[in-house]
Amino acid sequence: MCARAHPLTFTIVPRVGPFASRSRRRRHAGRRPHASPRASRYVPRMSSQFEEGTTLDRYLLETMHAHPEARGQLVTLLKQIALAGKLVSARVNRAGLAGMFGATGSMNIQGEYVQKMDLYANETFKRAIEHAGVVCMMVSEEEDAPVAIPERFSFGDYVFCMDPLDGSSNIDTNASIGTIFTIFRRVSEGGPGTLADVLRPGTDIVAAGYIVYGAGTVLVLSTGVEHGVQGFTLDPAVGEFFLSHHDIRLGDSTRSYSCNEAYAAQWDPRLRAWLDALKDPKAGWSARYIGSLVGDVHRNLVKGGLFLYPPTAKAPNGKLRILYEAFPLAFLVEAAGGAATDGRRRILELVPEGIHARTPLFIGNREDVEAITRILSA
Ligand code: FDP
Repeated sequence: MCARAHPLTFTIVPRVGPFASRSRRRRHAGRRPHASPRASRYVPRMSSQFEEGTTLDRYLLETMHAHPEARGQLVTLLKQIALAGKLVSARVNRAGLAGMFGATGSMNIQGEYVQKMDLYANETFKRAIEHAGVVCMMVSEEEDAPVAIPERFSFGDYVFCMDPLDGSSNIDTNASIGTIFTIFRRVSEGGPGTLADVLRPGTDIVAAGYIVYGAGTVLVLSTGVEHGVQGFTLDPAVGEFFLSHHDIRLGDSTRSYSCNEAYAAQWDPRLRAWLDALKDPKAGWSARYIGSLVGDVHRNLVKGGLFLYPPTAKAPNGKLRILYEAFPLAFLVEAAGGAATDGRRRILELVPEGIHARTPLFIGNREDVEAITRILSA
């Protein structure tokens, strides 16, 4: 991670970012972007005392103020996500005391045992978001079909897709778990959202992030490459997320990989050979694997690292879901200067065939992802 620009900086010229109205975005479609958005950033003046205490709300409001035409729906949605994250964080921290360890006994559409905390997180995020009038539909790993907005609430401009509690098989062990989310602006006109709003390339994403519930609770967010990737740590004493990871950047390459190597016999032999070569002590690589995607990718985003979940005999199309696992993490990692592919294609250019479609995933520092992609696509 390296400090590049002030975390509260924002682009003042291209008013066509995620906060802009749809008509403005249409008018700007096809125009050349203004030269180097980073060069035209407004840096608000503030004392270092305030800089240390930048809340998520303040960051969002100041970013939105750079877009006077914004209607505030995206900011409201992000605030509701943060609220749900605080509620889930509190419950995760006392899961053992609250009788929330263990499985419910039922299986979800993915054929995985649903944990009690999965259900709690799913309901909490749905309830926090559905009433706010900012989404027209939701998608959840825990729900077979898209989640409709109840009739008593109004529809908004966005679609929210989530894995409410990724890595939930780790809950009982106190390892890091998390909520991962993708936000699209709807393409359908009014009323409830449709599949066309979500079965589209990741390049259409307007914002994505995750909340990792670990030793602390950290919300990592990007509203696009021009805004970079910011991390906010929850201060449980005051119940606020504060900016703690300014402008997270990944170096070009790493010496750390994360994968479930017990599956190596099922992998493409070229991948096995590549991994074997890394084990030469002279290569200087380490392995770091939690077995919780959001925990592993968070670690790699902060410290550098390559995460791989290749196809296996059991999961020939990979295990991880495109819409709410691979897409949001690829969006963040690309915004931090890294890369993500399925071994051949850029993740953000995939178009999911269904809301729970899966993909292999190779994600992390750019040069390493490019190297493995070259090998696998040769
Ligand atoms: P989990 O089943 O615990 O929810 O996406 C699901 C996921 O965890 C990822 O978080 C994790 O990286 C992966 O599955 C682990 O899968 P393996 O057990 O096959 O390694």
